[in-house]
Amino acid sequence: MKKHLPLYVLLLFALVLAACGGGEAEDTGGDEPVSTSTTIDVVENDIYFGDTNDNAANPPSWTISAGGEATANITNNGALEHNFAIVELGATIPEPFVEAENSDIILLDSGLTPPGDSATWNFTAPSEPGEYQVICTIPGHYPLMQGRLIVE
Ligand SMILES: [Cu+2]
Repeated sequence: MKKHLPLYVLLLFALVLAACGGGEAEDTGGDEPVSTSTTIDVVENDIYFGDTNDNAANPPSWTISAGGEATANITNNGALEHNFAIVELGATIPEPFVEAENSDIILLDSGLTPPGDSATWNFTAPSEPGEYQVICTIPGHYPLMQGRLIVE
């Protein structure tokens, strides 16, 4: 009997190790979305985002991780000041957009980037996945200046 005892102890120890290892594997390989940080590049022009002056027909898009930390590297190549404002999911944007009256639909706002300047804007991404509209809130810039933020 005494000779078999160490074998039992070893087997028990091995089982405990295997159970712990399995648990850790589940934590990293599960279905839970992992919040990661995302960096996007935003180029502002007069009066559009991105490369082409047809935002209303072909809005540029950026993708960030839901609920994660996000960084927008903003470059304003224009002669006017601009911002990058994320609109509440599903909200209807009035035309013309008047910030003083319509600020309730703005979820997050980068703040104004002066002409010819650049800025780094850190924010926490919305936790709800979806396609968010992005606008510049300077009077007259929407709907010329808009884009889409894909939160996934
Ligand atoms: Cu603008």
